[in-house]
Amino acid sequence: MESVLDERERTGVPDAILLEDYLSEKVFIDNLKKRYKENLIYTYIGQVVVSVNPYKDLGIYTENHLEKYRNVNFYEVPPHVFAITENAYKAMIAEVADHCILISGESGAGKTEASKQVLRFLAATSLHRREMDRVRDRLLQSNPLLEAFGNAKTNRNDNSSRFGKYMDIEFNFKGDPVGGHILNYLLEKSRVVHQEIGERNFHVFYQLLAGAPSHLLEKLHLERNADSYFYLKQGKSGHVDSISDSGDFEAVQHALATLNFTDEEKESIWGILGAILHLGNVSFKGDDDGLAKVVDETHVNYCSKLLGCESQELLNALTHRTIEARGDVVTSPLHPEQAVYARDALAKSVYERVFDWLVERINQTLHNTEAGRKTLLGILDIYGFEIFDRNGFEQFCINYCNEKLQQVFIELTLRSEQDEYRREGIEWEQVEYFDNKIICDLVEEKHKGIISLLDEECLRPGEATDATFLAKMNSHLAKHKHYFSYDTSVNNKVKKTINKDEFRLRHYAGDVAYRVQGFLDKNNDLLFRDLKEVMTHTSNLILTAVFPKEELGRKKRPDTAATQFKNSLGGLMNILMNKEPSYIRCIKPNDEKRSYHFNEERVSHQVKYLGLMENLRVRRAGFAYRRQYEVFLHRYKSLCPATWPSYKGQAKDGVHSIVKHLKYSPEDYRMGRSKLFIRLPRTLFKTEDALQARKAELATKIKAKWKAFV
Ligand code: AOV
Ligand code: MG
Repeated sequence: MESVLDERERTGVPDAILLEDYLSEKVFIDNLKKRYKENLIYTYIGQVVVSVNPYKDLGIYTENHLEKYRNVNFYEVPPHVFAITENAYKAMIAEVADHCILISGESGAGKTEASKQVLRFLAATSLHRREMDRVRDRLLQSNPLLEAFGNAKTNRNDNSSRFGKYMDIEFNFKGDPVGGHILNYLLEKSRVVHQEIGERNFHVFYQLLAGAPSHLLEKLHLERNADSYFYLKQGKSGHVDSISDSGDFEAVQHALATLNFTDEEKESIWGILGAILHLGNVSFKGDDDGLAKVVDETHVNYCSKLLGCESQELLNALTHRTIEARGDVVTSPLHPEQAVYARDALAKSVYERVFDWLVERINQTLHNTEAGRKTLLGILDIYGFEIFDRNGFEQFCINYCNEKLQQVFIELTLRSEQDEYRREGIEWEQVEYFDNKIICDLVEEKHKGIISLLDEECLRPGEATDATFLAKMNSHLAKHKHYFSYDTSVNNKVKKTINKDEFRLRHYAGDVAYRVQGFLDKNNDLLFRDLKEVMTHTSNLILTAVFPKEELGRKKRPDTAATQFKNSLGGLMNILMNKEPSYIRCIKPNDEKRSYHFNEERVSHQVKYLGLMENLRVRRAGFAYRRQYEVFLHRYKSLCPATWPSYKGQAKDGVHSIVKHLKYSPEDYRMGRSKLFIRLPRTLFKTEDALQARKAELATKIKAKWKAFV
């Protein structure tokens, strides 16, 4: 029979805090690896869950597992995302305070899968009353719908999130989920019109073609074959082995039904998707004067039919541009490449607005109308840090977002924890860590950061280009330790590795070279007025809602794409900082999407930049529990003759008497200025057990007295 020690040797330890040599990264990674080989993908660092993507179904999310992790103590069950979710849920109810679960890790590490399981666990907390079932189903069904429209195959992940998602689940005072709300962040809309080799457009297009009944496709004038559409075939990988598009179409239909979408809304959605596909097949050639002419009007006709606008009007708007300058209205014809630009801008804008509309529509359905006290549990699942062969504006935004999230982690686990020890006067050896604020500042600082410089260039139409933007960054940021470019490198070796049209940022998670091409256009995010105007008077239900007529009259320039994103991330940071966080840190074990393949070098890189070793050191040297003296005294005063039945002294002295009486060993606790710090949860559990025993004892005594009395 296997001994306990042998088993531990085989399966490692469930909490890295238990590792003897906790300073060694090698020991930490060996432990992860041992566990991974045994299909144990979760390991704790205190209350942070580290998850290593298994790339296979391990059968660890069954109904039985949902049951097993309910109403249990965090430390009494093997590590699991369910355990941390239960822990956050219980704390939320007990403390009547909002919590959030933050899921981070690079692209393909398993964030979205984790977030789905967290949601499943929370949704299943409901008592099985009819009303609760409805809320639960709606919460769950928002996922396949948004994934269809917002996820796509990339070269990093077959189901990569191309938008950021923060979802609040609302609970009533009984702890039942009663509603929800979703915030979405910057959708990578350029994917609608362009995909790199090996990548796809958003799933929903392929789902529609593969899964829709023939009569629907006929109505949309679409063919089943995705390769018939320019917007779908540029990546040359329409079919993905791991995905069943027709099966997923069924799932989307089911989700739409659960979320109560009307027939008219559904018709409107499919019509718009069809119109976008036809739009992509509209091509232009130059006439004798070099001006844009549509090659074949069939697709324009289908497109306008599906959107519910005049074909001729759309045709004109695709090939002309009207500019209002000082009261004069001038319409000029476009050249073919300008017309392509206008066409793509229309497709992107329509898709993005429909996506926003979907989120809003789901929010209406999740809106809770029950009165009474509510608490929130939020789940954050964003696009992970990514590096491709070619990186552009989109990767710049995504990676910036990841920098911001790392800031939250640093702020809440490394900085504030250590600050508290200092404040409380607890002897503490500072754990050093890399603070990525310097990179956030490089990107977002007012007047000086990259986004400000980019916005400045966007205010000089006609003069500024992507190249002048690069030159501007070079002159302002040359000395910055995290900024590199061909022109600012003095080191020839470095110079050789950077192209002339790139700038490179040293991110917390690695170096990424960005090509400046497209930065200005994407940041300006312009849809020509002519097309916007056509969109404001279609007969399509959703378009009417998302292209309001008032927008045409607006004179003020809207914020640029990057500035809007920066502001919305600022808002997200505020939301997160005001909640009690729990963390799931996802690790990608290899780049080949292979199961049972643990690439130590790749893991080591992630362990480093995620700051897991620093996290471990702070936890290990630190104290798992802390209580205000007053709170501790109030709860446990009955355990010590010095504080029971009455006590008039200082709370701190009272607590001191209690811990002495309970024989806490000196290693196990520290007395801070205002709080008692307890190193291991075990100590607190024992104290809690003693309290329960004491309560029982007191109850028996009271009963005995009562009996004697009567
Ligand atoms: P991501 O969300 O972190 O990437 P996903 O959650 O989409 O990554 O995971 C990528 C793929 O890994 C999934 O499609 C599954 O095939 C597999 N996988 C992940 N977690 C698990 C798990 N717990 N069990 C089994 N398979 C898993 V991105 O959205 O690209 O940043 O942007
Ligand atoms: Mg994802």
